[in-house]
Amino acid sequence: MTAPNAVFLKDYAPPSHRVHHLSLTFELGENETRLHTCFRVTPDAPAGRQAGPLCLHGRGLQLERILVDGSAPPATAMNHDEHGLTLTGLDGPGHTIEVTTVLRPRDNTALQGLYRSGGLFCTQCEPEGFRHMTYFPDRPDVMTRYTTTIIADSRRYPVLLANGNRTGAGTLEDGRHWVTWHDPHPKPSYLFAMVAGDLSVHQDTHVTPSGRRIGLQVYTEPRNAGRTGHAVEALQRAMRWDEEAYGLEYDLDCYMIVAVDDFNMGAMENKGLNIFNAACVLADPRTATDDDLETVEAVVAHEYFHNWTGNRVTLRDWFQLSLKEGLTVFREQQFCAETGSPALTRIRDARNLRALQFPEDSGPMAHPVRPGSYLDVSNFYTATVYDKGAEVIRMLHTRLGDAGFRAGVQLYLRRHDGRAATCEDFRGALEDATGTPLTDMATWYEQAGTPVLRVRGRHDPVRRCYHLLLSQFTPATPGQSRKQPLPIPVRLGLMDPGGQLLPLRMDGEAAPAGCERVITLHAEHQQITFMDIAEPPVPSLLRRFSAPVALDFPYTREQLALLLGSDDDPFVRWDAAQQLTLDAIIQALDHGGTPPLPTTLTQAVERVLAGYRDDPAFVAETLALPSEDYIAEQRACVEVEAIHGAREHLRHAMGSHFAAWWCDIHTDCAGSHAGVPRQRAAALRRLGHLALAYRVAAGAAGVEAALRQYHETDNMTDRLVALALLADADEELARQPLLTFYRRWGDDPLLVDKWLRIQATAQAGDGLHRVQRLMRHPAFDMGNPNRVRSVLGAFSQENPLHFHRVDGAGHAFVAERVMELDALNPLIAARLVLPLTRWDRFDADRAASMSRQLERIGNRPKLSKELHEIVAKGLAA
Ligand code: B3K
Ligand code: ZN
Repeated sequence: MTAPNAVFLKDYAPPSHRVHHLSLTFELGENETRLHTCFRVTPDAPAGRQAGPLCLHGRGLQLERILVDGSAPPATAMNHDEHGLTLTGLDGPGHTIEVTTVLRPRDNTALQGLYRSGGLFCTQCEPEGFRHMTYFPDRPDVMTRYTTTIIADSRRYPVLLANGNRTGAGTLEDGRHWVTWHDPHPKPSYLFAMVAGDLSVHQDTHVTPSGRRIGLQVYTEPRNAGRTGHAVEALQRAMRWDEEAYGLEYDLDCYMIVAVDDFNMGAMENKGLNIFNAACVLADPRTATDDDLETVEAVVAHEYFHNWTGNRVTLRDWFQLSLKEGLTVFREQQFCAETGSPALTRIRDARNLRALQFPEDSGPMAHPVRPGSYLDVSNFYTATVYDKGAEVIRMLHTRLGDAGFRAGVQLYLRRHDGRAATCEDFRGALEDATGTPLTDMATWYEQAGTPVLRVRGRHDPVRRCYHLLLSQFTPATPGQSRKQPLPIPVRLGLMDPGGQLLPLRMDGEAAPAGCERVITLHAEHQQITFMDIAEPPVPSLLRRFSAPVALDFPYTREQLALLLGSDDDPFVRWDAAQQLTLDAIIQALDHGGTPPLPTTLTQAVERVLAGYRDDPAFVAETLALPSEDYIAEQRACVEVEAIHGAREHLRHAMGSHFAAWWCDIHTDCAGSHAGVPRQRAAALRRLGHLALAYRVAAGAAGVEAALRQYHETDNMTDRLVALALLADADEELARQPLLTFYRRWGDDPLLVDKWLRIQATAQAGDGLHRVQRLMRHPAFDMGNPNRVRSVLGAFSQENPLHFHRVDGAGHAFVAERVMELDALNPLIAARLVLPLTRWDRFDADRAASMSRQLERIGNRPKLSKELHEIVAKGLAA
């Protein structure tokens, strides 16, 4: 492998020139598109110093013309290489640069820059897509105002959209038409967007507190008209929430969202013109599942919140990515908690972090929230930057309190409005707004790895006090062998044996101050003492999941049962249930056989079940077993079949032991619940489906119940859950329902994705053979990222039993697809290869098979930079 060059944070240098205005004219053609740009630059050097050369990034472009101040630049003043053009001699007061490039959007299978999706033209520029369209300083700290004109055939492309406000339109004699858009807000090139096509639009409005009427438009291809109502309502809720929670109003006349079928990720926050993966915006009232509605709501809100945290204040460089992503995920989490259930939102945040980010932090791709270097920044849109980044923001919020945090964010936005900022700028604004020093938080941005928080307690009956010894340890990660202690906020309480939280008085305090405290552990070890504790208490630790750490406390089963039954913190209750079930699975793993369910567990579950109607979604989360991946993370070596077997045993045992409960709950909770508010109905269904899953695990009667549910239900959530359970349980039995499903819904791409995913993740039968068959199905399309994720992504990430078959055929198959994909869409190839990089977690045969496949990929002559980076790190582990 020849190694591409790395980019380092320490090498950051400010841009050499300012750009004053950029005008773009797209002449869209079926095969070729001409893009004319014109911009004015002035040198931006410190007084007395000459500006450096002007670097115009450009990748794989056909340059038709470049003029500097109206003439072609002399060859001596222009250097052209694979990264772009470098112009020298641009000193003096200012220069006008005009560039024309010729693009072939139809051939753009990487979906970065200008590309085709179905009958549409659309763009994706973050992070470095703009350089696939023209030569320009494609870096986030170069901000300017954009005017965009789009010229296209008026019949095929009646709708022409770009960022900002529409300022002009007209027709040309040759049957084409044109529209001009102007965006008054300076922005970096990654936030540019344009769309052209035959689109239906769903219009609504939002009136801001200052009385401005904003036009809201969601555009889709005509076949998807009628599927946008939920997104529009979600957008209105998000706008209202940002006004109330942070005092932030929208700042253009219209807010547009366009749904496209071919998209590398979920959605993109381009200024005033969001482009969305259809899966994250469309929701047909007849076919959307409960999960779809939640996803649409969260993603619409997330992209909207970027309008301030990301767009109005953007990033100095890509190392600061978490400055916008961590903060915006945190704001999205706040929104979901406040408009839905705070308890459930937090449980899901924690579960998500443990499932995705903790493994990343302990693997070869481990990197800090603010990485120090990259080969390709596209590989750093990770759970660490997004979700651990959000947890770091949450710890700042915990430290400052809600009002202080809000004041800090407002100061940050005022201070840096219209400019590019760094993570230090954000922290500085929080410090200045509240007078609270926060420099100790820098380590959270710079240090990779999941800290282990070790807690031990000791009760002193004579002095009637309880000592807690807190300590922390962060394992080494690639390139960071020595770790510093971090400030870890530990929200805690102490529970007496009767299940009451005790008033907390620390040594040296005159009187207790409530039953919950946040103790911040700064050093490697710290001891704290609570007074007036008559009996040994059970500590309730990391309440509300107060820090992104792995907790190590030697709870007994009885203590976990007490927390699960009596704590008032939903995260602690949920986590106690997870530990109880994990303990039962580990018993089965360590001792083999099929041990009976521990009585402590059955009694605790019985108590949870008794209250199921009060909070069905919480009960569903609490009684769902830890995933095979999560169990694997707790083991020194991943025992694929044994983990699967032990978890299956527990599923079966729980299914049989509580058979009567599951039957009643399933009957009570699955179904449509007409007239019941949407979120309550979804919560009931979620529990109903857990009950059905346990019924299926218990045996034949459950499988029949799933079959009945599949045929008799009138809603898609019930239908898809039943179909997935059938496909998991019995390949033969699922054959007919799978066929009828496709016959009925095969023309709906979003449902076809779900249908593919169900088969790719199914446990029954020969999973690899099934996936090979799916790839030959007419619905499969290697060029469509949603299809690739539904089949190959789902198989390699969510079907460990079949992907990791011991003969290595699953590994080889995925490696071959990765190599094929790399030529089409490197970004998706680089994602798909990730599971193979975890070879060091497996037994010798599997580790050899996985690393052999990585080597095979690495030895390919023309590897993309994206894929190279992941494979090289995977092999170095
Ligand atoms: N900012 C985009 C992600 C762009 C990813 C580019 N590979 C979506 C988001 O986080 O809102
Ligand atoms: Zn984002």
